[in-house]
Amino acid sequence: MQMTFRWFGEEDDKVTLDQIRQIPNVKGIVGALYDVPVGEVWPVEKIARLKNQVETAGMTLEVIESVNIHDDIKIGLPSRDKYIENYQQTIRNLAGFGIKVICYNFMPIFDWVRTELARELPDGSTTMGYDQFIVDGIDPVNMAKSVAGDSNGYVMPGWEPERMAQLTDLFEKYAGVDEQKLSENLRYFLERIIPVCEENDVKMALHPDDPPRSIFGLPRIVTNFADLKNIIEMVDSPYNALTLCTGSLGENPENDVPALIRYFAGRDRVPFAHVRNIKHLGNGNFEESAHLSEMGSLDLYEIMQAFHEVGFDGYVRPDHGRMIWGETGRPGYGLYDRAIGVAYLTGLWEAIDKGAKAAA
Ligand code: CS2
Ligand code: MN
Repeated sequence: MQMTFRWFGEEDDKVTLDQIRQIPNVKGIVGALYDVPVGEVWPVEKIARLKNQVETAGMTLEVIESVNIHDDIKIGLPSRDKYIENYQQTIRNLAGFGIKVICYNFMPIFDWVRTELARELPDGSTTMGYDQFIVDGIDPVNMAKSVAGDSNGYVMPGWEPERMAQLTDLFEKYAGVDEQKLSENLRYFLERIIPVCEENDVKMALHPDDPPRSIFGLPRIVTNFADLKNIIEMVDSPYNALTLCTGSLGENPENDVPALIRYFAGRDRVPFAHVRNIKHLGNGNFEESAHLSEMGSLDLYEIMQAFHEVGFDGYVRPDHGRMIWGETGRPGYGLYDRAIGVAYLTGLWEAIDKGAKAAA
């Protein structure tokens, strides 16, 4: 397991590389370019600059999260071929700088969705929450506005204002796209991307839908065991892989996260994992708790145990943290609670690993 930490770049993150470097066990940064419009080729000069910043700070850059997929690809418009060509070139450009994994998602229009970005917990910290009732009753255009007004001035990934401005138009374009169509469009994309990945030794790691169910009437196809199995079998290559996000998958109480890890990481299809806890609140509602098992509904010990059992040697990062100790910043991506998450996951791993060796 190689511990990493997500960083949004100098212009876009309050947390600095020097701070991240001081978290024990963090070796690598999970980064991205945030100023390249979705669908365009990532320029080598910009990749070089990011790589250089990270290495100067004493860490590695081998995982990108995310190279987002243009909606025309997900909708299956004729213009998709041009965007797929651009994506292929981005893969080549990233490979030139030693990138090994590209995380992406295939959710129509929206990236992850929460209804509250700063819900106060009994201990005075704040966290993100999701209320199905609110999502069922809200018009997505208003939702976009409330996310923009609530994120401390940061642009949430996937919620870029230029895209949100075209929301009505986008919804119309998705009108004929059901789950089957979306799945065919994913296959079309992967069939053209994976050969380039194989040539360049870069793994595509699809992130599950968050929450793992349809919202606003839009189709979602990365939600459970059957979906994930279908996806890895669509193009049967180790380069067609998954980002196993325990929180996103765990938001559905029916998903047995350790079993998913054993199955998919056990088949070498999980180069990258997001490990966090969430707390089920009934009726599809949840909030993001601290990483510690007893704070939420997922057993992080069992999760790390499952990774250990299959000999997992991929990249891991803690996921969304709460805001604690008065920290302000990008919701989910403060320094302190994620650093505590790293320490906790590292401690679990050390104990599991030493226990396994002693028993052998
Ligand atoms: C991330 C997602 O912040 C988060 O919740 O896990 O934004 C993730 O980066 C994308 O869905 C992957 O493309
Ligand atoms: Mn995640």
